[in-house]
This record gives sequence, structure tokens and C-alpha cells, in this order.
Amino acid sequence: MRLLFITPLIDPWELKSPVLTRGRPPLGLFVKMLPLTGHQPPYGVLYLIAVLKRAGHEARFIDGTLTTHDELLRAIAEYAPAWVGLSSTSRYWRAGVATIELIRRAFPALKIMVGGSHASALPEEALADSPAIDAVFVGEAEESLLEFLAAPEKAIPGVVRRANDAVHPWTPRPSPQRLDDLPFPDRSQYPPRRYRPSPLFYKRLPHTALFGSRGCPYGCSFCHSNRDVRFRGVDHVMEEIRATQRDLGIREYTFYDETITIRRPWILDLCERMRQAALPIGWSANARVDGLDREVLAAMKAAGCWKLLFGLESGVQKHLDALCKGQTLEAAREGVRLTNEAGLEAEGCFMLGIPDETPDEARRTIRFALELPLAYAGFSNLMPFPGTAIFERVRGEPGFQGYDHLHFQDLAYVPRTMTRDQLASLLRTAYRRFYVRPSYWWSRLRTIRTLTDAVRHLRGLIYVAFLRR
Ligand code: B12
Ligand code: SF4
Repeated sequence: MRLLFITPLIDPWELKSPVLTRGRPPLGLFVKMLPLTGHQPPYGVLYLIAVLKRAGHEARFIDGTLTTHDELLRAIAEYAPAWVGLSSTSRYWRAGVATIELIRRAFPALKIMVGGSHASALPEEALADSPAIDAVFVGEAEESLLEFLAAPEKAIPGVVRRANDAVHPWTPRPSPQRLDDLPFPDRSQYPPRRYRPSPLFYKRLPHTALFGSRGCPYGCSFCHSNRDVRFRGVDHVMEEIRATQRDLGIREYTFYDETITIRRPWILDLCERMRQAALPIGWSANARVDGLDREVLAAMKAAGCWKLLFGLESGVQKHLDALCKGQTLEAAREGVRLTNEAGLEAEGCFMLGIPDETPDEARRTIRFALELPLAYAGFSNLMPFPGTAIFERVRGEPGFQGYDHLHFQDLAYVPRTMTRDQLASLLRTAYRRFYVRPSYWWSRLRTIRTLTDAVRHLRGLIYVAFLRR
């Protein structure tokens, strides 16, 4: 069978933050020719395509951010798929629905399925959102999709369908357990030239992402991660690194695992294998500050790691506790200190606009970020994602603006304790105070060793210049 996967048709400038950056830079005419900073292909879809091809199906992917309505419709007419599959986060869900309705009008007989984080969090609502949707996939779909294509009329766990005007009874399904049985994501599906990671994610290029594990055991109330933790074998990960290096010349990897350090023997083993292989690559990963020690950090450094990204969230302990982060301010100080001591860079991500947070408390978070020896910091408003405890808590509040605003630096939610203008201004203040510091740029300049690194710092500086006052 032939399937075409798409992401919602959106204007690339929607990826920029209206709260933080000044209007459109005067580059409109060239936007379709430039790489999209920070934009990444949907690796979940690339996994599905690899699985489908291995099973004898045909599949390809078109990125709605890099395509126009007319190009998409032409591509569908030429490729003539049996199914179109939309992948979407909550942020672009409405744009995704508009996209599939456009497709349904042009091709009334075409079948349409949806998946991704929004559909997984709110499957029945998603199905009700558009009569154009024939099936909703909940969670990781490598197994359910193959079963579904083999018997589209059967009830398959993890797939939600319509029965007349109602939702057909459905059951959830466990996520795939044996990640080593999955093929590598099909990276032939996207033009690498059009994707460039944000300056915080590479020191060398070309870049790609890797997943050593899926899921996270922690229960932060704002996070929509799968709680079922599964690891790939170290051999399997090494094989993917070698293959991407050999076939695509990749020199920089981001591990998108939720927390790469949760299984200590695994990360030590992976680092040792990378060190022995002496690969000319660099990498960075997400971690928790409380899962670190000197031995693990030294092993990471020796294996080519240069940065760890930590969710530090707040500089006020009572808010960390309310978010069920299970982390202390002291652990944050210690984790960042140890990271620096090991010669790695630390990036901290913080949230402003937490329920019940006052503007003064948000300022304490900004001061906390400035106190820590962080190489980079990201500040976003708290985003109540469907499927999280925070979403259930605030969805009825007047401060919740709806799905369309669920992305970093827009204001999806404003707590009762501050105004919208105050929150926007706090976010801008946070970025300005962190990045507009001569001492900060002096310390950054001293780390530059290569031309690529110099160019990425220049790109960072251009962002700072475009920050709104
Ligand atoms: C890596 C990552 C990114 C990367 C790359 C994203 C990408 N294009 O792959 C970057 C940094 C660019 C990014 C950006 C954003 N992200 Co992000 N990201 C992730 C992360 C950590 C991993 C995603 C991933 O690849 N997972 C692994 C694969 C295997 O799983 P998967 O993507 O869910 O795909 C599986 C299923 O969903 C399903 N599936 C997916 N699509 C489809 C389609 C069909 C037809 C079918 C049948 C099945 C199906 O099958 C796939 C294979 O099993 C997740 C957290 C997480 N644990 O998933 C957050 C996550 C997806 N991101 C999130 C958000 C909010 C964003 C942003 C909006 C943030 C922002 N910048 O404002 C943007 C939006 C990007 C976009 N275009 O929509 C939220 C989404 C929550 C929500 N309900 O919407 C998540 C869940 C994290 C969280 N905070 O809780 N993200
Ligand atoms: S925020 Fe991080 S530590 Fe918390 S549940 Fe999500 S991935 Fe895990």
C-alpha cells in the first residue's frame, strides 16, 4: 500500500516567536530558499516510513512548513496514495485540520489518518474535530500501523475510529518494547539543506537526531512524555551512528531522549564505545541535574559530548514542588557546577507563568538563571499540554488561550497572579538580562575554536539583536 505522511501547512514565520522577536525580517521573498532554523523533520514519521518500507509498503513524507497548498495537492495527485497521514503537535493541530480538510475537498475518496502528540493526548476530541479524519493513532504507532494496514476493518488496539456518528469502542495498546527491532528512521525523506538546528544544538554540521531510549519515569505535571521507559542496545545505537556518518557525513548528533542519564550502566557503556571508536563527532543530550556524577560526566566528555540540556524550570522551590519536578534548587546548582567542572556546557530551560506564580517569583527565577554558570538559557511560558495534569488543572481558567498558542514564547496560559503584558515583559526581560551581558559574550567568544562555531555564535548574536525591547 502507498502512504503519504504530511505535517500541517504553515507559514514558516509562524515558527518564530511573536512575543520575543520584532516583526518579520525583510526576507519574505527568500524564505523558501533558506534553511529553517530550529526546524527539524518529525523523527516519529521517519520511523514509521522505515517500518512501512521494510514491510513492503511505499511511503514518503512532505513537510507542510516547506510546501504550499498547490504543491501539496499536486504531489498527492502525482503520488496517488491510498492513505494520507497527518502528524501534529497541539500547537499546529488547527492548521493540521485545515490541511486535511483541504485535501478531503480535493480528493473526496482519499483516506486520512492522524497521529502525533495531539492526537495521542486527545484521540476522541481529535476524531470529533473533523469529519475528514478516518482513523486516529494513539501513541507510538510502529506496530499498530502495520496491523491496521493488514486489516483496516478490524478493531486494532491503539486506533480510534468512527462508527456512524459515534466513536467506535477502542482500547489502548502498550508502546513497542523492543526498540532494537525497529529500523533506523528513514532520513532519505527530507532535504537536509532545508533543516538547520538552532545555534544551541550544534558545533559542527551536518546534524541529525538520535534516540537511545524512549520514555521517562518522572512525573512532572507539565510534561507529556511516555512513562514507559525503554532503551535500545548500545550496539544498535553505535550501528546507527556509524551508518549516518558513513552515508550522510553526519558530524553532530542531538540525543532527543527525554533524559539520557537515567540508566547509569547504559550511558557509561555507550560513552565507552564511542570513546573507543574515536569518531570525529560531537553530541549533546537532555539530562536531569540529579542524575549526574563525576564519572558519568567525564565519560560523556571523553565520548564527544559538549552540552547537556537541563529542565531547571523555576528558581522557587515551592513551584518546583507544585510541578512535581522532584528536584531541588541545590541539586540544580550542584548539577550545573559538576557539568562545568567536567568541561561540558550546561543549558538551562526555565518556565515563567506557572500557576500561582507572582511577578516577583518569576523575577527570582530570572535571577537564579543569572546566578548559575550556564552557557545558554531558554525561558518559555508554561504550556499546558493536553494529556498533562497541568492541562486538566488550568483548561477552564480564563488565562488559558487554547491549543494554537501552545509553543515556546507564545502565551498559551497566563496565571491569575499576573497579567498577559507582565508575562510577556518578564519573558523579554529574561532573555535580555541573560544574553545582553558583555561578560557573557566575552566568555562565549573564548570558547570558539572553529569557523562553524564562530558562525553559530554570530547567528546567536543576530537573534539577540532581533529581540524586542
Ligand atoms: C524532539 C522533539 C522536538 C524537536 C524535533 C521535533 C521533530 N520534528 O521531530 C524540536 C526541538 C524541533 C521540537 C519542536 C517542538 N516541540 Co517537541 N518534542 C520533541 C520530543 C522530545 C521527541 C519527539 C520524538 O521524535 N519522539 C519520538 C517518536 C518516536 O515519537 P513521536 O514523535 O510521538 O511519533 C510517534 C507517534 O506519535 C506516532 N505518530 C506520530 N505522527 C504520526 C502520524 C501518523 C499518521 C500516525 C499514524 C502516527 C504518528 O508514531 C510515531 C512513531 O512511534 C517530544 C517528547 C516526546 N517524548 O515525544 C517533544 C514534544 C513532541 N514537543 C512538544 C512541543 C510542544 C514542541 C513545540 C511546539 C515547541 C515549540 N518550539 O514551541 C515545537 C513544535 C514542533 C512542530 N513542528 O510541531 C510537545 C508536544 C506536546 C503537545 N501535546 O503538543 C512534546 C510532547 C514535549 C512536551 N513538552 O511534552 N520538538
Ligand atoms: S520534564 Fe523531563 S524529567 Fe520531567 S517527566 Fe518530562 S522528560 Fe521526564
